[in-house]
Amino acid sequence: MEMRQVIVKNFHLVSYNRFNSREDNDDNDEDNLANQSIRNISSGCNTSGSRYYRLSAVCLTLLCVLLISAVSVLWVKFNNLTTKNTDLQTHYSNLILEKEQLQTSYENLTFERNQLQIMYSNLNRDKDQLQASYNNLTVERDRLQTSYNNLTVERDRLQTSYNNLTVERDRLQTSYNKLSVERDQLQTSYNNLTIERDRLQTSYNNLITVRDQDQAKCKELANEMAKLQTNYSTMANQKDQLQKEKDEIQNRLREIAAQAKLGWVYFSFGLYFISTEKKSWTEARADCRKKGADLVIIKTKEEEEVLVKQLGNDKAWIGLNDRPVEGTWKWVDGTALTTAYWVPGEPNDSGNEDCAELWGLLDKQGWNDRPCNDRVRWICEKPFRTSQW
Ligand code: 2F8
Ligand code: CA
Repeated sequence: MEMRQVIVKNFHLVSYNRFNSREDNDDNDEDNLANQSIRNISSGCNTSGSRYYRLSAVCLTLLCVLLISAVSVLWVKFNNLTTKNTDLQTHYSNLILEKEQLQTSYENLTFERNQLQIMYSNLNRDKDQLQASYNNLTVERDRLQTSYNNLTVERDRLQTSYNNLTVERDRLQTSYNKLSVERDQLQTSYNNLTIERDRLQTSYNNLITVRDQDQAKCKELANEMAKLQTNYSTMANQKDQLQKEKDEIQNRLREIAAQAKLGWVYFSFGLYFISTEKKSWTEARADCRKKGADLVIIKTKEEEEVLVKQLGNDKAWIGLNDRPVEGTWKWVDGTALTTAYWVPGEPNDSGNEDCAELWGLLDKQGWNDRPCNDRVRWICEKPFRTSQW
């Protein structure tokens, strides 16, 4: 009994130590096997020595069996544990993975929480704003309600006006249709008028061109007319002047005719009196003065030639002398001699010759100085009483 108790005790110890947890089903099988072994051992221990030996062998065998069983069981347990360990490892890895996922989720959730916190703050702020807006909208709504009521009244009024306008519109529509017909007619007229207008525009442009040309011609004619007007004024003045000259010429002719009766001859330069008598230079001049004239003063070649021709083959005193200063010849009007027509070799003052005479000789024409007391014919010159002389 002690052995059995020891074996049972050992067996229970092993069982307790090895399989205490989660192996209740396996424990029942092992208990039956142990009881069977004990009974076998108990039946063989009736003789000492051999019995003890057999008992030992049996015990040893049992122990071996037990050990083999235990090893088998352990092996199985080991495999189970290995499998369990592998499972646990896998489970651990999964847990690690889940932990990491949870960590990530936690971080995400933390982030989301922060976001939500911000959104919450924003929503609170929006809520306050919305509340303020709501209050404002309430006020606005009341105002709009009032406006709506007013607008309703206005709408009713407008509805009445609309109805009236609808009637008026229908009437206008009828008028519009009539006007459309008239408009179409007017459009046709307008098109025709447009064509006519274009034609007139062309004519107008042509007329403008003609007008511009006429204006240019008119301007030229105006200038020409102004010139003609100026010429006319000039010619009118000339006419007046010519009339005056004509009157003067007529007066001259009358004067010439009157003087001709007294022996005076008209040439281009005035009235000349060529005496037939012969006197000294002083007497001759006195005669001229008595006639309202003076001895002739000859200033041009033409006058010289005319007097030479008129005098003919003779000699006559002219109004030139150098009696105050010998060699300084002066005309009777006090002017100095500038242009002279002396006969070549004259004046020679041959025998104190201080008075000049005109020779109209056939072989000698010109002036000669000779003694003033010599008596020769003389030539008087008288200016006309008119302004030209
Ligand atoms: O009668 C005076 C007159 O006589 C001469 O002319 C005809 C003299 N001529 C010559 O001597 C060349 C004049 O000088 C003179 O005055
Ligand atoms: Ca002389």
